[in-house]
Amino acid sequence: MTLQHRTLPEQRRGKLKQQIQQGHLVRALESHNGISGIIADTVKVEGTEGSQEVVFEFDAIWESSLTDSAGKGHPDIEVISFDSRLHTINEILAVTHKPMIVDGDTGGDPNNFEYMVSKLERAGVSVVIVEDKVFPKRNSLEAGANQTLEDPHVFAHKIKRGKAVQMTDDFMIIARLESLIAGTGMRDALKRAEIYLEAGVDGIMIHSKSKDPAEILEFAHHYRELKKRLGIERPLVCVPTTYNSIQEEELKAAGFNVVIYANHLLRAAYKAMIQTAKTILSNQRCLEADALCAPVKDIFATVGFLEVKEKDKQSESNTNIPVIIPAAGDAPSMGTVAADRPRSMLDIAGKTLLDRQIKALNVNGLNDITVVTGFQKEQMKSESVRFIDNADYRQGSEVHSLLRAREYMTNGFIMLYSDILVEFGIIDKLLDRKEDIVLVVDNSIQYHEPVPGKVHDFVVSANRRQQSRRNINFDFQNTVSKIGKRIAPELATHEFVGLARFSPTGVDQLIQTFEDCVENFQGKVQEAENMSKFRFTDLIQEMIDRGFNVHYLEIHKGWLEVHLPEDIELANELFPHQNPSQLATS
Ligand code: SPV
Ligand code: MG
Repeated sequence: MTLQHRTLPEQRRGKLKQQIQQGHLVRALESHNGISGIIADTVKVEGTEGSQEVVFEFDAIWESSLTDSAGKGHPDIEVISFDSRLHTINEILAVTHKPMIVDGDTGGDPNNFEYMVSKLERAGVSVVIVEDKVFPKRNSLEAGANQTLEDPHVFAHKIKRGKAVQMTDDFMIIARLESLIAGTGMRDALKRAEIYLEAGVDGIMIHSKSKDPAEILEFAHHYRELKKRLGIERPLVCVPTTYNSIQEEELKAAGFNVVIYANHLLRAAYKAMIQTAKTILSNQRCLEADALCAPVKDIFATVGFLEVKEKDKQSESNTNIPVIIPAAGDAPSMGTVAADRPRSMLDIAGKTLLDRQIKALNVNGLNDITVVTGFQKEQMKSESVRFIDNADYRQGSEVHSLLRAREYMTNGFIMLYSDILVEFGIIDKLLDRKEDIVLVVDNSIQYHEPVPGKVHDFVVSANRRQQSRRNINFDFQNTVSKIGKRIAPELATHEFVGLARFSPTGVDQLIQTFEDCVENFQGKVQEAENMSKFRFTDLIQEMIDRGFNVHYLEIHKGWLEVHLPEDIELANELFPHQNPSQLATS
């Protein structure tokens, strides 16, 4: 469904009356479902009117009983229930904005008709046309079908009942004369028109199945006189299915206000469907049928699928961002605790460190996770993550591991150090940030001394605020001016927690800077002795020096790193313990 042509019932309902009052011939096209409704609503052609260039389009939608029934594989004999018709009507209304004229058949008895009027008006339909035949009617176009006319006074009473329940002035009830169809002649048609007009009907439709328009033109002539005699102005409607050579201009000149092309989209679709089905059968394949079919993409565009695709892409850029965890290195700071296994496989309160990280990511809708392995890689285990190997992990740092996963970075990514545990909400906040590079940094070091023996990734904010009790920060002001381990702690404003987000542009900047460093630098680079010792923080500092904006998301606590054996003890205290039987299902 396309959301492009939405409208509210009250905005749509009065449009048809306005169009009639503006004095041009209102052109309506049949629809029998959502897609044919979209076609009637949107198709345009360019042309000329005199010397004027104009765009031709339909003004209104005709919801036909013939095509709604046929679309459901049924004859047009009022066997399709009103609820089912209303379903189709609502389906069309949901994807269109032009006014709708509904073919109400006989309208049923007066009680049925009241409900019909009430429901159609509420839905935003502009007009219901009811025919003066006895329920259940037969379609008017088939020669020899039974056509039993209703007593005109009984029908007039039904119209009055309908008019009495209508709630707005916008809605119209039009009486359809079937005298020319049933063979009761022109005089009968005119007599009935007068009775119905006096009963308060909003307009008249004169129906004919003649190939020649003469009889409807004659009726129009008498109708003019009738209106004059009664001193009223009420629109006249025709359905030129059989007298199809008449031009709209002639109908307008004869006094018609609305022309309904009543069944053409269904008939066109039917013919194309039969031809296509036969073509497939004859060729025993579908290649030849393609020429008879619209490209799938056209259908997608018409029903709004391409818009959905675009919107999905936008929200995907927020939800399914790839995550890369560089986890290749060994962990000498852990001593014997992690001598024989990767740090990611350390047990934290009954779950591995990696599984705890995955849970925090999954909770935030992040499921595309790549873990770069190296040390004891065969021990790395977890479901639903992708493991890739950095066999040369001893010759580089986490930044080299990170770049092993560059094929997963193209649409932007989140980097998470393998020894970090964070509160779920911090990742959520990071997902809201729109800048190209955002590092998550903790301001606790402004209040606590650095821990002896720990190496901190210190950060100096470019926005050096007074450390006052009250403060307001704007994201755009929060940029990093310095990052590194050797920054004097008293100069640092924050500590990098090992979590960062890069947009696709941020990825380009990251890779471009890294490759340039690899190509051009020998010896010391930033804090690194050489390129093999070059770390993530060195790369970020190099990017800052090159003029790229590195933003930060400030947090206060809410994370911990598993760096020293005592960190495991702390983590075990902080996380609720998961016993081994729970482990299997969590
Ligand atoms: C319809 O389209 O269902 C009509 C017009 O009622 S006709 O089929 O010509 O009777
Ligand atoms: Mg009909």
